[in-house]
Amino acid sequence: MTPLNNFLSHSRERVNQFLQLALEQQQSPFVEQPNNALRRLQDANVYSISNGGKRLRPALVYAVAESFGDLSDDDSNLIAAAIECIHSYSLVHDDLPAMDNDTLRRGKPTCHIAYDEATAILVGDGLQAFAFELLSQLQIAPAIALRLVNYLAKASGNLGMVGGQMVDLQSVSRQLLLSELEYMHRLKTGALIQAAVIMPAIAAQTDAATQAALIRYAQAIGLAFQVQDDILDIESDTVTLGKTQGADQQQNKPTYPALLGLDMAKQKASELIEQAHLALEETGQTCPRLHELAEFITHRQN
Ligand code: GRG
Repeated sequence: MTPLNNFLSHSRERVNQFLQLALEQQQSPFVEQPNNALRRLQDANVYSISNGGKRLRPALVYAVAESFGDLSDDDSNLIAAAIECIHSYSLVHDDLPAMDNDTLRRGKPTCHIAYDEATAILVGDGLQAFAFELLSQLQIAPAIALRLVNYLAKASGNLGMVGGQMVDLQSVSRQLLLSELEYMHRLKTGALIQAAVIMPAIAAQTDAATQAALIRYAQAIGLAFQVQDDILDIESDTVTLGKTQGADQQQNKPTYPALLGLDMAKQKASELIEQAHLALEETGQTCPRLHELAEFITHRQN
């Protein structure tokens, strides 16, 4: 097995190339030739999606496909790219003045700073639609493809990521219980990470017991990802993070370190990763890459 760093950079390149081509080749029955306005929108899309992201969610898709087999490269790419489009749209909207009002993302000016606010809203809207256009190109059995569309819609929608963002917005400056903080993160970041693990498992037609174990894995790494994000917001710096360090504290956001203290937050992250390893063992497969990715989540620097 290649080292994790190679796997991560290969996954990044793979999904980047796929996304770039897919965006360039995007066609529609409504437009023969994009005019200047549409070209500006395309530019803003490429700007927002094309560089700097770790591509953790695509890496999870590829790792599940590698461990559980039976999925073509094209279908894995479509699932990985669709999830990354939803993730990138969420970051563009999250940075807007009406939400986190941030100026730096992935080491670059946020979309509404580089373009303008209205364009950033449209980039998010367009990337969301594009995610489902990508899934519509899956070559697997149509009934399974529909299950994937349904899963991604739920993971990203009102009772998933969007709902989590709503809970987040309503929680600023409020003292949350640990259970309330977890509720928010299971939706806001956890749901899409879970989609990145479960969608390829559904596509590969794994059995119900395997999927249940993978859900436990995904829920554990999803929460650990968020705990680590909160820790990095305190311990890292703006250049390494590629986004404004200390933003959570500045905005008085409820975080794990704020609730538990920094040491207990670190312990919480380790416990969650331990749970993730145990869940993987219940799949009956060795899945070494998924074990490595669980460790990566709490050792990442940005
Ligand atoms: C606006 C509908 C809507 C949703 C926004 C996910 C989200 C919901 C907002 C992101 C806010 C945030 C910074 C959350 C912390 C965890 C997180 C998702 C970090 C960014 O994900 P990474 O680290 O980013 O995978 P890269 O840039 O590597 O892709």
